[in-house]
Amino acid sequence: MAKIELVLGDITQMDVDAIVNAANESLLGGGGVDGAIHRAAGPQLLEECRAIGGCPTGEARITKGYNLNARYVIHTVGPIWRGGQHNETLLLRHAYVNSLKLAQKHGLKSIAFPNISTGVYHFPKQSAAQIAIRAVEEFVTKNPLPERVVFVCFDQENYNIYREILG
Ligand code: AR6
Repeated sequence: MAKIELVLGDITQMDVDAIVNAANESLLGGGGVDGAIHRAAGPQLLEECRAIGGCPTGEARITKGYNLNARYVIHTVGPIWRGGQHNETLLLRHAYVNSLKLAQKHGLKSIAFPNISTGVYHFPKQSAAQIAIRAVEEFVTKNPLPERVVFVCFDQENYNIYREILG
């Protein structure tokens, strides 16, 4: 079964087969982790994203990593928190699971996730962490790939929440 790791830091610096981007449905970039990934990967990433033509919430798309250490970027779109009665939990779970499925389909051994939807999309951090960890643990129990999954927390609050749950 895969090794699940926790890191406090910048996902653009990760040495993994794929880093996951918390994108928006346009896939045309933005702020937060999306902006950081596009800056680090270089302009060719936006070109490839433009050709994809968008991604619905809960789904995922793969591109090359260009100037990143990671060979690939898996772009997924988490839900915008609208109070919790708009399918947010299921959509966040789908964002993680569909990213993992795409990694598996491409034979990728290692993948790093940011804390999807917990920035400008305002998903409550504690429940987002529970959903993320549960989705990943269930997936890796049933599938041989990926072998290594890293949760990369950028803020201390998320890091502490993940550390608590992962033990
Ligand atoms: N490495 C790892 N995590 C990061 C980094 C980084 N370099 N920078 C920020 N984070 P957000 P969302 C964390 O807002 O809530 C974009 O504009 C951050 O601390 O990036 O899914 C997109 O284009 C937070 O915990 O994404 C969309 O429009 C987490 O990444 C929208 O934001 C997610 O915060 C998506 O919103």
